[in-house]
Amino acid sequence: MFTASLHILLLSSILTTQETAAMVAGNVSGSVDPNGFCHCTVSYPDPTFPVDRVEQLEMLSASLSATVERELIKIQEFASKLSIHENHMQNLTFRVETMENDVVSYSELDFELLKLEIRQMESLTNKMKATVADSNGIIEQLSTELKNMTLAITKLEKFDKNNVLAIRREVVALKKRLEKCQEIRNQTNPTQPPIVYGSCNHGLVSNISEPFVVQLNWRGFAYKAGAWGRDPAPVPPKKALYWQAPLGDGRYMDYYRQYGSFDDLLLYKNPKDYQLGSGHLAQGSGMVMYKNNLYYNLRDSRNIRKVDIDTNGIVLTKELPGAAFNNRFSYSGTPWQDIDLAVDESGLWAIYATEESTGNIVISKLNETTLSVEKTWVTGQYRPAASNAFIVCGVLYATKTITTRQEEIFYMYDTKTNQDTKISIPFKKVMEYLHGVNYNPPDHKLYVYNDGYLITYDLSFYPKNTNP
Ligand SMILES: *[C@@H]1O[C@H](CO)[C@@H](O)[C@H](O)[C@H]1NC(C)=O
Ligand SMILES: *[C@@H]1O[C@H](CO)[C@@H](O)[C@H](O)[C@H]1NC(C)=O
Ligand SMILES: *[C@@H]1O[C@H](CO)[C@@H](O)[C@H](O)[C@H]1NC(C)=O
Ligand SMILES: *[C@@H]1O[C@H](CO)[C@@H](O)[C@H](O)[C@H]1NC(C)=O
Ligand SMILES: *[C@@H]1O[C@H](CO)[C@@H](O)[C@H](O)[C@H]1NC(C)=O
Ligand SMILES: CC(=O)N[C@H]1CO[C@H](CO)[C@@H](O)[C@@H]1O
Repeated sequence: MFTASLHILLLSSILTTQETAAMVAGNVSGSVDPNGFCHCTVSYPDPTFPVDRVEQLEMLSASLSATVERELIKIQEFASKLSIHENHMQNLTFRVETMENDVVSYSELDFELLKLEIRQMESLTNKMKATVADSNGIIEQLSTELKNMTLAITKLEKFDKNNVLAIRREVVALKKRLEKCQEIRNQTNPTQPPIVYGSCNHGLVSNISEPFVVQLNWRGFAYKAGAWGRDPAPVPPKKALYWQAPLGDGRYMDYYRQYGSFDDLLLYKNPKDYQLGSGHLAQGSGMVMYKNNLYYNLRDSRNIRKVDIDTNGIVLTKELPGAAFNNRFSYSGTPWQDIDLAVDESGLWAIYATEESTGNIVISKLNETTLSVEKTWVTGQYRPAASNAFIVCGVLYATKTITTRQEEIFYMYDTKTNQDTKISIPFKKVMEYLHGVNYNPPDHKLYVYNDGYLITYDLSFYPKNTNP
């Protein structure tokens, strides 16, 4: 290709100026054929231009791009294997956790099956090792971790239940590594821009993961209603803030608990417990923690209460105008949650209903400083027909129950366009009722209180401007 264009270049310069051509080309002889076409033979005497080497380079570059293509295909294979891997990990994690939470079936657990699955993952890892250049050593590490996990499970068979915690730590570490692998995969796949956490630089919710069971709430099985979550904007020096708010009798919350890290939560380490006084109890599972404050519906009222979680002191109490309360329009299966507070990328919201809305969901954006309503939207969805709701980037998503183990995001309302849409994103749950459902923008997770169990889901989004 290069030589051809070189010829054309020379020819054109010859045809435009004879003299220049003579200087450049050195010697030109031409003839005219019977049809009147000119034919020139050009001999190019300058031996310093490395035409041969250019040709070689060109060939080398062609073979290089073939290699790059082959590598890309490998990366794609790597990606699909990784997702299989990740599913296995989630399954495994889920089962190890169930094992820990469920004291009864613990002794009957089929360790052999767990070991078999770990072996399968090991063989998958080995295959990955053979096909993918492991420049980061991640696969090697995964493989070591898997071996360690096998050892830990073998030990677990012999010793007491506390060892389950050791496995759990392994599982969490493994999961982090898989996420890292995925990150690398995201970087090597430029066709799909990565979705930036904590931003709204993406489309609508596209899917929801399998549930990840974290643990039973700290007060036990009896506390079936409640909420938990993670402060999306912990105030420094706090690096992280996880909270739990079980409801005493399915209605009121008197104690809440904080942990400074996810590891502490997993290991029940360094908890901080606070008690609300009897005149200050929270009602329903609609509470949230945001920027070091707890927001909740004050018992027997349409008031929203803001509490500083370092001092447990009241910051502010404010009526939510018109809001129905005391189980008038709570969600189905989740009583007393008439006023559901939510946090998205832009701050604090309330999801409730009024007599005026005839029980349909009303959404209000709240000023977190004054708790006053900045703007209100009335949707077309009857609130007691939904099982729960959350807000992402100004879009309300409502869930409903399909079966005791299946739930569905079935409705959305976009406050930017005032449009509502029926959708269908089914997902699994471990127990029957979802009580608190809190979205956390920085990690794109839902923190769900599922009949006393603390579980999380990962939300996935359509890329920007590619909604269905
Ligand atoms: C885990 O995998 C096993 C079989 O591989 C399957 O029977 C089980 O339902 C899975 N569990 C979950 C929670 O996906
Ligand atoms: C695996 O276990 C060994 C000994 O128990 C430990 O020295 C090693 O650091 C562990 N490897 C990883 C990657 O955790
Ligand atoms: C990688 O990108 C996908 C979407 O393409 C996203 O769901 C996933 O969370 C990303 N993973 C990481 C670790 O960034
Ligand atoms: C949605 O997520 C579920 C659970 O992880 C998965 O089984 C399903 O394949 C996903 N659906 C799509 C369209 O990605
Ligand atoms: C919230 O209210 C405070 C006090 O009136 C005001 O300074 C602040 O700008 C308000 N925030 C928003 C987002 O309007
Ligand atoms: C100007 C010049 O060098 N002319 C030469 C071109 O080549 C022919 C034959 O190859 C010579 O006869 C000319 O002297």
